[in-house]
Amino acid sequence: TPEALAWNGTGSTRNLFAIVLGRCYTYTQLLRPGLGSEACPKILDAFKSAFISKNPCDIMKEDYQPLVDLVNQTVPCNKSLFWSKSKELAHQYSWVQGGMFTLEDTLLGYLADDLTWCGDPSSVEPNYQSCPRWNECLNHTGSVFWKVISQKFAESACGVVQVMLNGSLSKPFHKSSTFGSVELFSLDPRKVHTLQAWVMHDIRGNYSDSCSGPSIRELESIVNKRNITFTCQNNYRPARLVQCVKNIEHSSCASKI
Ligand code: DN4
Repeated sequence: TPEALAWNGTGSTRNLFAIVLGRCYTYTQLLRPGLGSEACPKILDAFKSAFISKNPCDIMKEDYQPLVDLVNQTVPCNKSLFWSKSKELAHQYSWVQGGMFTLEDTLLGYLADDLTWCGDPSSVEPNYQSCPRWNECLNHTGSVFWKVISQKFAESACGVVQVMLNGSLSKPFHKSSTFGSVELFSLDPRKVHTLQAWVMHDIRGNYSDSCSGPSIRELESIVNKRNITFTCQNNYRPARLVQCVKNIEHSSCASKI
């Protein structure tokens, strides 16, 4: 058998297909019964067909379309939570809060979260040896997937939407991030009237008023140009309290409870 192509990133996650199928049943049967778990074998097949036996740097949006079409899940208005450089806190907050949806709280995001996958032209198996890094090529198996589902997630949002940003970075908002380049421009101003930013600072870091800083101002100006109202809060209290679980002695955790 021919050698698989060699790339610079880690290979596909071991037991990839078992994990994806198991997650599909966990999500549809245990976490959100009502979505229907009968489709899980078909969902796995559509996931495989998107990239198996293909060059991992030559994946098109259309390759994932059959998978996306199998899942028609809608997020209720006012419940979408976007994030950038704040994945752990956004997920912890959304889990505790219970009613919000990050992309990874939807079925397609849940199936793929933290997994690596890619195929190889000479094999019907995932390439477990190596996969390209995000920046190794444009039409990257994983990048294209996240782009497609991030776009769909943002297009379907309605009402007030939230974004959690990382205020401990010098630029909490990056135009080149998935949030800044895909999701922001996929919000439909006819459906989304307000974008609320929560700028969260590491609890042990220095406090800074990021909402009035240049990075968030840039975000505000883009949002306003799109005819969406922008609001911003530093250290949104409910998410700060999640940070406090691990930092209970911190002064910002003791006050106002
Ligand atoms: P981010 O914190 O810069 O990136 C989030 C994750 O996406 C990290 O694991 C990144 O890996 C990875 N990533 C970075 N660049 C790309 C790329 N070009 N294509 C695919 N993945 C990439 O935040 P962000 O604003 O770029 O993305 C977060 C937003 O987009 C959220 O609102 C989500 O709805 C959605 N999203 C989620 C995921 C995920 O759950 C991935 C992509 C997009 P690394 O740079 O740390 O190596 O994994």
